[in-house]
Amino acid sequence: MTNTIMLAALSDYFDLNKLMGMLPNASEHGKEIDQMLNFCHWFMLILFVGWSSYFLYTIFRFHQSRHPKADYHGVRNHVSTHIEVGVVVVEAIILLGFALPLWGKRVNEIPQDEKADALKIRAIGYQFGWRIHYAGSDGKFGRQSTRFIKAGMNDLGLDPDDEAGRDDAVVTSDMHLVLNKATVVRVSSLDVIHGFALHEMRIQQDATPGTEAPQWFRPIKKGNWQIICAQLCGTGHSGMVATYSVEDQKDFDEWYGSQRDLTQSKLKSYSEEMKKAAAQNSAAPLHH
Ligand SMILES: [Cu+2]
Repeated sequence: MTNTIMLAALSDYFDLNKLMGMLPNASEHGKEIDQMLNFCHWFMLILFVGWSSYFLYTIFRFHQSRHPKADYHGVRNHVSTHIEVGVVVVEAIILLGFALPLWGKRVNEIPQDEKADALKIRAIGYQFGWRIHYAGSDGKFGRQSTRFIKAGMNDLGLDPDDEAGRDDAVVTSDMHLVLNKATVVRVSSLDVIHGFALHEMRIQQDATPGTEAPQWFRPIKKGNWQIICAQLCGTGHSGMVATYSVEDQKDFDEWYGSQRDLTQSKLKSYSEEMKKAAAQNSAAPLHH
């Protein structure tokens, strides 16, 4: 806690993040991340100036005209060693004292309860976009299987017979969030490794096929921004544009209702098509 206060005092003094064009924060935990980053930026600036000055100093100090013959003993004091150790210590403090605990809060304190008042989302990367799967009001994602996948109708392979999927919605490259509501995103991928980054939410997670990486955050500002793919994932990477917005519960509910109905009607026609195909398949060989 004292660390946080110390950093707050330091970062309010002069904000290097802003100077370097970092996007404004719009999430509850973002301030802590920004303080840490600001501290890192200051530290790196000091290192940069320090090393550069030392480099210039040695160029002049040990120029050939002043030292025609090399000194085989070199430096005899231990100042450089002490500085090196100091740098390592500060870096260890940043990593172990700030970065890891902050990351831990995002991935260890996830509202797990199905009844928890949190928006539950899965973000699935593919070449080249994001499918966003909402669990709906029951907080449960519908069961999925690769055998149910059908492009355009059932992109995520939802089981049409699973009750848990009745209030789910699947949308493409457009994510809506609710203001001040805890949001849990489970990130994965259908093909290669993508990176799910919401800069304004100070959230970033690699999307790896075959795994689901959950994390949570709380949006505290309304707005319209971009979901960035943070891994070079193929030739269409730069075009992997997706948007997200934070809105009031009322606006969200309205939007969600229409998306859920669209998903469910697609799922219904998919289910009917499947049943028809199954009937034809089983009828053919049995026909007398
Ligand atoms: Cu990508």
